Amino acid sequence: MTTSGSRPTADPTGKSRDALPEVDAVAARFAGDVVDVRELGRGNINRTYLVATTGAPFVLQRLNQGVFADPLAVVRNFALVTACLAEKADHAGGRFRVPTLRKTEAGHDCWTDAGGGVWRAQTYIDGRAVSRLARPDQAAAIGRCLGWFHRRTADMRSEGLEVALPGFHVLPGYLAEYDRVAAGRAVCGTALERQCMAEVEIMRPQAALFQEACADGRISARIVHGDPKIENFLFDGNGEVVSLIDLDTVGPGLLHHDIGDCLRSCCNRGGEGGDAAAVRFDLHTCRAWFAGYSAEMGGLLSRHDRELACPAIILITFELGLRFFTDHLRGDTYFRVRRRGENLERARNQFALMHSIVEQQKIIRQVFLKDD
Ligand code: GN1
Ligand code: MG
Repeated sequence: MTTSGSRPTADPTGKSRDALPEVDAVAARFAGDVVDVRELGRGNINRTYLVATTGAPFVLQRLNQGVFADPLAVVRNFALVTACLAEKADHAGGRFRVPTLRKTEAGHDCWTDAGGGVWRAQTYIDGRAVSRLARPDQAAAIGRCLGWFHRRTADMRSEGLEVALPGFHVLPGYLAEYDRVAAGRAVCGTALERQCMAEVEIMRPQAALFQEACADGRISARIVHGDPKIENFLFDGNGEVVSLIDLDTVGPGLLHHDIGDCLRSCCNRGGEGGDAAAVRFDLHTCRAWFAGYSAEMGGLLSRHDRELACPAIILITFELGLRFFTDHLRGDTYFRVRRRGENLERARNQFALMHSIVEQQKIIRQVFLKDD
């Protein structure tokens, strides 16, 4: 067995290496014929590895217990939703591929190391992840795939699915956490920190919009992916989407959070970590995305659903800016960073994107309501 490059260790920070198992030893729990282990992807939460074997390769992850307090709930949700989707994908002629759980050699759904870390494996789906779109037809393909996911999971209701991440996408909760963290800090901060503090106040009055829409019955919870950002859609060589991956946050939630999150990610010309000057919400991409999404899901969206689509894009963009900024203020304990200041820059970019969406909101609203 060999590992690529430097020998992978399980701890993203490189601290406490002695207390953590080597990744190739963990991989061996899931397959007896491991030939190579290398790090895969650039997720902000879990560390992910691609394991080559003499047979099919697979994906191995140590679930981040700083984020997922109940990692076994993540594993159970994954098993439930992929079983449902795989069954339906077969019936629908297999348009999209769905990862499935790979059990340990001993037949368990996951493996817990001596330090209590929970590891799970899933089938590897061959495809290319991108972080920026080159053409609007790629957005249409992503829209179709998310629409497919929403339509296929709609009749699953929330049976058996657990809330793996309490408070996820509850904006008033993120604001309360921000207030708590900011209260413990000196008032001044850097110019960029002060700018971000001002951005938080701009959207604060609207933060409870989706909680209110649920309370008055305009919208209600369905099954959502939770994290349908651009990098979680895999493309084939023809520009078609072959799969939607990263099902850690699947569960009961609002479609609006998925729609908003997917669009804030796909339509951002500058990308999440790039140059703030390049950040702009692209309308053509948004139109193409919604055409693809509606082709799969259109009939299941109510008038209220479509009316709230544009506010959803604004608020989820604000929410992510707020979450990055709060994490920067608390010392980068949630989102992985390569250097100090990265979460602050990510926050600045989301706030810049928020302004670009707000400036175009009248036209964006029409994208969702044009057939009425
Ligand atoms: C996190 O781990 P990753 O990159 O798939 C985060 C999402 C954010 C995203 C921003 C569980 O997802 O909510 O939108 O970063 N996931 C969690 O890149 O917090
Ligand atoms: Mg994720």
